[in-house]
Amino acid sequence: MKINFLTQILLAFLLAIVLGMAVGPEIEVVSPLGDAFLRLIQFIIAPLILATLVVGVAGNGDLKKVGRIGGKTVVYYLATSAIAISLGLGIGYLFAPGEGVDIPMENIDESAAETGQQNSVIDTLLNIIPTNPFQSLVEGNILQIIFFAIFLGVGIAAVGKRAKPVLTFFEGFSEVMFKITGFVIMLAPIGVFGLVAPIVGDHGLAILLPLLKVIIAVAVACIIHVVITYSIAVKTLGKMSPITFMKGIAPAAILAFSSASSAGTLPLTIKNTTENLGVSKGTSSFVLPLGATINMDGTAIYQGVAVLFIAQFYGIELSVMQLLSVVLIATLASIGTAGVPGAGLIMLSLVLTYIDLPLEGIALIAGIDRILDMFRTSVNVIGDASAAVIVDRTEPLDKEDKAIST
Ligand code: DAS
Repeated sequence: MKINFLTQILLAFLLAIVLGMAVGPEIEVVSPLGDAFLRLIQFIIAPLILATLVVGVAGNGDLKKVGRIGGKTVVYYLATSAIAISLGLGIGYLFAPGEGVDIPMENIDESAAETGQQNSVIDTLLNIIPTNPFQSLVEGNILQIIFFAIFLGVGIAAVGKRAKPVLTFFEGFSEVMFKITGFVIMLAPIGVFGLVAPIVGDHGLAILLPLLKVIIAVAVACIIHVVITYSIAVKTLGKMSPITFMKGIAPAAILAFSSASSAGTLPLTIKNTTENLGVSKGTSSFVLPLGATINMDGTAIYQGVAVLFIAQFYGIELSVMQLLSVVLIATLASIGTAGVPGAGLIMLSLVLTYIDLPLEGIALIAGIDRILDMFRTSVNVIGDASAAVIVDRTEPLDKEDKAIST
């Protein structure tokens, strides 16, 4: 009996929770399964994005279209991030997770407060321009690879017929990378199991209970953002049924939840949006890698809840100006935050610094950050996919593109 891929991932996820709770920290022995899977994913990201994006841009030919897609993508990302951070602040006020909470000293991770400082937004934007594109590929610097691929695609389109062999090479390379991605993704259930079981085994109730209100507040805000904001967006702007959208992106959302890494989920996000949601490869290979790096609605929600949790814990009343600057800083800071585990915790240090809240507050919630990271990364990936659907469906269909009836 053939079990479909989504069912396989769900079964692996549930098995990981059951075994993680039954065995406890010793379940750590299966973590190499998850680490190996994430390394396989990282191995294909750079060539996959380069090949598909070059073909996407060169295949389109006109720079105007790339500019239009880029503009729509960035505007959508900034708008949904601002909604997300406001939602996080609203839920933080509603749930008041920082009031009257007592956290055992052993659950406070002092080292977390020394998190590395973020690049400024200007540095982040300058860092997008690669000084050596081959080094960007070697380092897997997604934003620089996107920059390189766009210019390469534009160059191929501008040269025209004489560059046809180059375009043909990248078209073949793109198909090869999609095929390899298919092979790697077949291992996702094993990867999900190896990623989730040790997390469940490590996070006993002693750590989770004192901060349960924070976890519930972040989870509720994430669910509201996915069910309301993205459903309305894909329905009204993408003319797609929200049910079709959620079912189509579910495997990537579960892998994002399991891996806590948008970048690590990227190949599956591209596969789900192109195969299940009819997004063209050109659009998905531009919008999704960009989103995996600069669009983090889940992280923005987390910033809102965490800022209020820390302010409440220390009995600090935030002014309206401070709240508005949280919205601005969290939205801009997400541009410079990489889609890897724990990125949101580092970004939180930037936000706390800007609004003069004690950095020690990070130590209070560092112990459950991995759990919160699962929720926020899942939202980050679903948000990226919603952008890909909307941007693609507001573009005239290319010859090889297909729209799915919904
Ligand atoms: N784990 C990050 C991601 O991959 C999100 C975060 O840390 O906030 O998107």
